[in-house]
Amino acid sequence: MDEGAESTAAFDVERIRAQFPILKRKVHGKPLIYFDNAATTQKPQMVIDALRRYYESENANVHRGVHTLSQEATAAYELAREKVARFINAEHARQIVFTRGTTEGINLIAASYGRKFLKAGDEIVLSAMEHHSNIVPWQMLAEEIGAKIRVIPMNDRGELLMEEFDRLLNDRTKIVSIVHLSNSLGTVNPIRQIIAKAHARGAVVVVDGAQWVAHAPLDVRELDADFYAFSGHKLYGPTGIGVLYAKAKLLEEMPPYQGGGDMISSVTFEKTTYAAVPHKFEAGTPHVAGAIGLGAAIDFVNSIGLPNIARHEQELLEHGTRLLSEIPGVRIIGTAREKAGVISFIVQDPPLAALDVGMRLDAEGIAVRTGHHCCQPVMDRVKIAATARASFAMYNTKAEIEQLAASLRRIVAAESAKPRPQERIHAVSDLEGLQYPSPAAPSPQAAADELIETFDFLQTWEQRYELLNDLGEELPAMPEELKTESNLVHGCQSIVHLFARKRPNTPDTIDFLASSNAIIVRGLVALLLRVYSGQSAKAILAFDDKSFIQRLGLDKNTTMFRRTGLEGMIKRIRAEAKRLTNQ
Ligand code: C6P
Repeated sequence: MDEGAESTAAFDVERIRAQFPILKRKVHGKPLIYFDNAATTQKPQMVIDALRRYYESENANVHRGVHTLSQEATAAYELAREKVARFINAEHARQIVFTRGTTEGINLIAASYGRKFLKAGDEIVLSAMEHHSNIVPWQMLAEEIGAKIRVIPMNDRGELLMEEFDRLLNDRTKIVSIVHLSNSLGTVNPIRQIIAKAHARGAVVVVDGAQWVAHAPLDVRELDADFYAFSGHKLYGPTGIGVLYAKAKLLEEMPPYQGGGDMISSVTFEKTTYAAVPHKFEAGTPHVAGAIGLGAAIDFVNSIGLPNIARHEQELLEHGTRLLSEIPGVRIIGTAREKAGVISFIVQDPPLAALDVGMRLDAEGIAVRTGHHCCQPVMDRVKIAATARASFAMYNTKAEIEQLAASLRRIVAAESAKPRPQERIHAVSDLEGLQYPSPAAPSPQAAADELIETFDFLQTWEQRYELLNDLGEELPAMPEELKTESNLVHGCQSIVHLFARKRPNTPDTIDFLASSNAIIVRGLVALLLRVYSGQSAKAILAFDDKSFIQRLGLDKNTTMFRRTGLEGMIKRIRAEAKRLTNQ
């Protein structure tokens, strides 16, 4: 393949797919349809081969040895830097700092540039659609130095309100840090305009390009970006390698981010002088293989051509938007006029939690991401706990999108066909008369043993999910009045409410009511309440929940354990038992 040259050949998606070995695999017996590209893209054979070749025949540390291997590894590492520079049209390779990813790039700017150039009272402008990686580092900086964070709001379509941005800019604005392409909504921001406006007020602009680089051409000089950060793994490259581009003058003025080997010129106990940029920012042994793999990924992307990729993905976006909009009950979240290949959606009628949608699609071999996508402020803004998200890459096809739509139709139809339990609406004064789950056995341990026995008897996870579904359906209804903020259990991807009371005539006994909008989580809630509800506070607190979870095998089933917030629910149950009995 001709390195760096862009192909003008017709875009042949089948030929592209053939270069991604993972696309041949099956999931749950079905051909894999991979729509989680915003989380990470799959890797072409060329990248896998480059990594293997490096470890098989070139592996050595860089910038350190006079021996042949070290020189070869150094040359390959620095060649990768040059490829990145050309790829984004940076003027010099020394403007490319290798990082672990977008997150580290932004942390580096906040810690180095931010600490040196910002002071109390200065302002940092972010937007309402930022990823946590472009919020938290700035919050940490702001807290440390007394700076202030201002946020550009967005409209209901997920577009930034540019007139509000104008109003936010002032002489105290020192940094504007904005996502180029939103991972949760798919919005493409008017980044050139944002940069021009910020520069007119003397602010420095950081662009979070995590989602942009694999999907459309980038010219950092034309944009006039001061900093641009992205991750290799979203660009068909390896994980653990990323890029921070910066204007040369800024890099020169910035202090090192971390200290250690390779970033120094000379060290004595009295004084250290630093290496020239970019090495000043690359302390310790870098991810040499990662950089080389990223270089190969760039060659690969160039061989297809980013304009071709962008065109193909726009077609996928249009097709997907049309098909998903036609499904009654499905709502797309993020309808900006300028969008790239990301479709966030919810099933709202009948309501089905994103987690359930994701798990059912997975059963059909379709990988989507569910949750808040590390953008909790976006979810708060649209008043939704979580979405399911299909994000596209060059190897996705219209046929795959049709399968997603067909599966989604089936899921919605199956859910609509179910009789929905009517949650009785109680007056608050009627709460005394509520039905609470009765204890499944005389002690938490006895109830747990019964459940473990049943779980062991059911050998597949499909059967166990089925059991959980049944348990969830039997869960006594929780009245709307109890679904308050204070009864909300944090740390769950779905919405979980938990209410506890001391039983009126036997005050040592704790009753629990709980509910979730996700079917799978409702099942887990029911499982927990069978163990805990109606037991004494003492027994609840003495119960060994960790070994219960282990013996059920839930600790190994990460979807069930981590994504559902099971741990958080147990913590809350224990905290309530303690609180109600002052233990
Ligand atoms: N978004 C997603 O599923 P790292 O983890 O450093 O490679 O990238 C962080 C990051 C920063 N900004 C944006 C806009 C991003 O989308 C991401 C990563 C993934 O959407 C994982 S949360």
